[in-house]
Amino acid sequence: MSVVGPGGSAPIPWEERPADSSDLVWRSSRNPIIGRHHLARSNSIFNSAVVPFGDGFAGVFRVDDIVRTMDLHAGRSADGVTWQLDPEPIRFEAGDNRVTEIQGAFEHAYDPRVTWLEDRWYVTWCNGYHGPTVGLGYTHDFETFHQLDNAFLPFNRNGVLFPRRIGGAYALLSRPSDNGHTPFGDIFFSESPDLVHWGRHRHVMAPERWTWQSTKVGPGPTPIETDEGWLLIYHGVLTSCNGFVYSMGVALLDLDEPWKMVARARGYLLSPQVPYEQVGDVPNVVFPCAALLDAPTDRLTIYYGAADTVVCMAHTHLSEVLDLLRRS
Ligand code: BMA
Repeated sequence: MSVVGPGGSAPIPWEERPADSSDLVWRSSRNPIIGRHHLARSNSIFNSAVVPFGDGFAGVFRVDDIVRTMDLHAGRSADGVTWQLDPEPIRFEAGDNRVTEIQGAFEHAYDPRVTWLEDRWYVTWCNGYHGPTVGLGYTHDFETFHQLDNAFLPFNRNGVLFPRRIGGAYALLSRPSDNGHTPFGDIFFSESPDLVHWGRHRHVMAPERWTWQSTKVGPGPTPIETDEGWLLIYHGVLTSCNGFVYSMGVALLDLDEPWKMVARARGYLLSPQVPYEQVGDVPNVVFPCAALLDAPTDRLTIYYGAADTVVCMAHTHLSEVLDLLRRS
């Protein structure tokens, strides 16, 4: 089993399962760890990606400001819980002249994921270019960021890179969408020789009727490589009479051909059931964007946005999640 990223030396944030809980995934008692007014001009901070970095942690955060512009901010933390976020959004340097064309048409940037791949941290996000599509960039230090071309035509969201090449190619999950709030959505796999040209698109998974994931599904954190397959934590959505309800689920994808699903848990891992997930700018949203694994201790900490307003954490054991998938 490989650990995602080069690994920081700091222990990942962790709390034991509460004595009175038998839940597979349990919430941090410190939630929300980042409040909506963490920055002077922030309206909300949520759906953000965190990685081990140096002797602590770094991340890319979705900040919606008081204009309600959605943009990405870099952040650093000694312990993964208390964060210092840059007050100004990331200004990506253009990887080449063609990238300045898409930067000139900037609409918004949101829902980042961060993936250690070969020799650097890649950032993927929902990039507005005549509608939402998948933006791609990288950094070595979380100070200077470089932007590559968009991976896809609009409309697409939730681009999530695999942390290594598969069959020689870079690999990406995404969810094709529409220009609005998208009342549908399946997860697809794509590959690329150079991180610019993407193709060989394959269907991975669809919503399941009459369940918590009946409207749409989208990939969450960077897939985690295990001996049994790629562990994919994802979001699934149902439509209630009050609108969308976003929950967190888990599936296992084939290591060599990740468009083939090995297993999928039928129940959700976490659904909006506490006030900070049920009440906010968008009620009833649990939206995972990052996961930290400490393989020697079996600890898995998941970062998720709650109610499109705040950043939260939840904990589980990888072995228990794999057990669940074996039984599914
Ligand atoms: C999606 C994105 C997410 C958000 C979700 C729920 O379309 O905007 O950032 O969490 O809707 O509102």
